[in-house]
Formats: sequence, structure tokens, C-alpha cells
Amino acid sequence: MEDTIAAISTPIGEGGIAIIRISGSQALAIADTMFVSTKGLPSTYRSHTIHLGRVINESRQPLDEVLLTVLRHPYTYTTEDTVEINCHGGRQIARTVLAECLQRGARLAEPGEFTKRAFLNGRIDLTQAEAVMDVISAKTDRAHMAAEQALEGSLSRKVEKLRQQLLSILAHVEAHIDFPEEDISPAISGELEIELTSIIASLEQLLATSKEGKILREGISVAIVGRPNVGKSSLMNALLGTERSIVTATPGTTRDTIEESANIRGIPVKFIDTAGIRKARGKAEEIGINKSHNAFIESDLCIHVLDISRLFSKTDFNLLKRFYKKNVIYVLNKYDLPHKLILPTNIQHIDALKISTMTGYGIEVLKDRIEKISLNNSPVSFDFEVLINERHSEALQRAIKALKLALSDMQKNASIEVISQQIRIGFSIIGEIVGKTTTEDLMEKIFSKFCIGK
Ligand SMILES: Nc1nc2c(ncn2[C@@H]2O[C@H](COP(=O)(O)OP(=O)(O)OP(=O)(O)O)[C@@H](O)[C@H]2O)c(=O)[nH]1
Ligand SMILES: [Mg+2]
Repeated sequence: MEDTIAAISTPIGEGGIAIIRISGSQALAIADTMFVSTKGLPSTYRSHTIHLGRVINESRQPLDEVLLTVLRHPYTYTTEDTVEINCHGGRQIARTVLAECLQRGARLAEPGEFTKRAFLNGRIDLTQAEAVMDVISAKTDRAHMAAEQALEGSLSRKVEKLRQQLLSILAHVEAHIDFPEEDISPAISGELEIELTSIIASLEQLLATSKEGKILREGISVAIVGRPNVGKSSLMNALLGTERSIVTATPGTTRDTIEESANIRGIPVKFIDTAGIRKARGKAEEIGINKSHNAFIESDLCIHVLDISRLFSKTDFNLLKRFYKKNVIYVLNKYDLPHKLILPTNIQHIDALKISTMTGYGIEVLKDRIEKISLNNSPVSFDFEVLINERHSEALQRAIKALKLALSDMQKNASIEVISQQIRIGFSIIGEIVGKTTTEDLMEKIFSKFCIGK
């Protein structure tokens, strides 16, 4: 019999309420010893009902007025009997109620243990358990929606379907192991090859979304660079929608890098405003300019700002060369002023966006461009946004490798044992994604990232 676990499920700190969750076969028995109300004992309550009463300590002294919810097996988060106590949201009171639960036989839950039980008891699979964490930590609406879909099982279904298809190929192939004198007929073998090729393609498609998943989950960093006074800080503020960076008419205003995050089309973006590049006047500016370079190098994407109201100079040209990387967006700022900047013919091909941080002109187009570049190379080929994490992506790569080997074995007419062995490996790796095959290590790795109480 599993022991009964308890934890505070709400964040530490002061709030309206705090929730203490108890799960396991003794949950109701424990609640009976520490809850009093006019309606009798919790173990007599119907499932999914909520009751007003008091939590008492062992000398029957009332500790807090609470609402207690009874959730009976199997329709609960963990599928076990669960009791949730809503007490007043103070740091101390929640701890006191938890201490009472522990005193009466519950064990303090480990991080993610409620979700781990939901998985071990078969209510959710591993991708759904991971999605719980993604839902909690989602920074934007888009990441949130993608995580909700994974939680609901969209990724599981996709993976499970492929696993079943593979199983049917395996069944076909292995049927021949028992009858070695019968070769797989060329027609059937051709069919199996087509099916296997299509499974590999689906796995590759899934893998191709891993970049998008990483970006939605973790976001990207964008450095804003350029000469002094071109409007980098003004642009940073325009993108954030707040006056985060100091803007003045004096060149050299920003001396240190300034970081701030924003939600750009559902992608968490960390913008880094940097010191304008020029010959440093003083030590502080020199350090700042070095930091600008580092920000440029370390960022995923760079916005290079030029001032359209000034003539193009050799310095601009040098900076264009210096700040060159694959993901760069050129913007010509101060579009509201008379235009003097003419790009030299040899660099006229650069696709620069005209913007004005003063009037807001072009800012939305710039946001679209940031979105497009961030998600580039990750075709959204499914009817839902997939949140592939590193674990999935690593398993997908291994599965694809094994199945490609199986395919080439098939094409080379290798022995049925060899082919089936390879397909089995692929099959088992795909199973790892949804948690059909797991190890203690893997579970430890996944659930230790959770918060206590989830
Ligand atoms: N007319 C006009 N002025 C702008 C625009 N954007 C910025 N400015 C002005 O340009 C000056 C410099 O702006 P900043 O945002 O401080 O420029 P910066 O690139 O951060 O400058 P440093 O921090 O010195 O490198 C300020 O006086 C801004 O008001 C714009 O689109 N149009
Ligand atoms: Mg600045």
C-alpha cells in the first residue's frame, strides 16, 4: 500500500487562501482526526463536496476556520483518495495545518509527487505529466495554450498512433520469424517499407518542431545595437510598452546593458538595450561598449538600429560588418524626420525596416519580423502547436536512427531477426516518450523539477 502524502500546494507567502493537499489511502482517516464540523466526519462525506469547519490540534484546540474538500478515488488528480484543506493564506497557518497532517501519519510529499502518482496510477502519461510543468511555467498565452494541448493528450495521441503503427509492422515481420522457410513476399515487404518510411517522416516532422517548443518554453534573447543616439533605448521602450531605458538627446546616454522581457506574439523575448558603439570616453563607457559586444554575440537575434535622418558614414559601414550574424534585423529609425540615409549600392540589398519610435510607425511590423525569424526553420505542420522538450527530441532522434537502420536492413534483405530487432529498439524508444518504458532515473529527472505540492 502506498503511503499517504501531504504538502502545501499554493506558493509560500501571504495570500487569500492556502491549500494543503493530502493524497493516499489514509487521507480521509487523517482528515477525520483533525477536522471538526457540525456535519460529522470527513470520511462520511460524499465525494467532490466541500465543507466548512475547523482544523484542530491534538489537544482539540482550533487552529483555523477552513473549507475541506473530499475527493474520493478514482476521480482525483492522483486517482487516490484526496483531501484538500483551504485555510487562510498565511505562511504560518498553512505550515501549522501541514504539520498536523504529518503528525497524524502523512508523509511530506516530494516535489511533483502528486503528479508522479497520477502518472504511476495511469491517469496521465509522461508527456502529460511534463505538460503540467509547462502549463505552470508558461510565460505567454501561446506557450500556455500549447502546454494545455499537451496536457489534454495531443502529443500522447500523436506518439501513441505512431507506436501502434510500428507495432503492426513488427507483428508482420515477426510472424515470419516462426516460419523462416517462408520469406516475406516482395509485395508485403514493399508495403512495410512504405509504412516504415512514413512513420520515420512523421517522427522527423515531430522532431522539427523542437525548436519551436524550446522557443515557446524558454523564449529568445534579442540585443538592440547600433551607434549612439540612433534610438536604441527608445526602441526598447517602444517594444516593451514602458519607459524602461533612459532616453536623452545626448549621445552616450546608455552605458550599461539593460535587460527586460516582453511577450512578442506569444514568444517570451528578453530585450537587451546596449550602449551605443563609439570610441569610449572614459572607463565606464568602455566597459559598457564591451558589454554591447558580448550581448550581440550571446543573443539569439540582433536588431541593428540606424538613424535614417543622418548620412550614412564609414562608421555605419564598419558597424554593419562588425554586427553581422545570421539572425539580424536592420531598422532605419526616425522615419518621421527628413531622410538623409542612403545605403551604399553594395549593401542596398539588406532588407531594412523603416520605423519611428516617436510615432510608432513600423513597430508592429518589427514584432512580426521578430516572431517570424524566431520560429523560422520550424514548420508548424500540425493542427496544434507541439511543445517538444529536450527529452522528447533526444528520444525521437534515437528512434529515427534505429528505424532508418531497420529500413536499410529491409532494403538490403537482411535477416528477419536483424530487422525485427531494430524495429523493436525504435518501438521501445518511442515508448519512452509517453512513459511506456521508464526508469527510476528518468522519473527522478522529470519530477524533481516540479514544485512541492504539485
Ligand atoms: N524624431 C525622432 N526622434 C527619435 C526617434 N527615436 C529616438 N529619437 C530621439 O533620439 C534621441 C536618442 O534616443 P535614444 O533612444 O536615447 O538613443 P540611443 O540609441 O539609446 O542612444 P545611446 O544610449 O546614447 O546610445 C532622443 O532624443 C530621442 O527622443 C524617432 O523615431 N524620431
Ligand atoms: Mg540608449
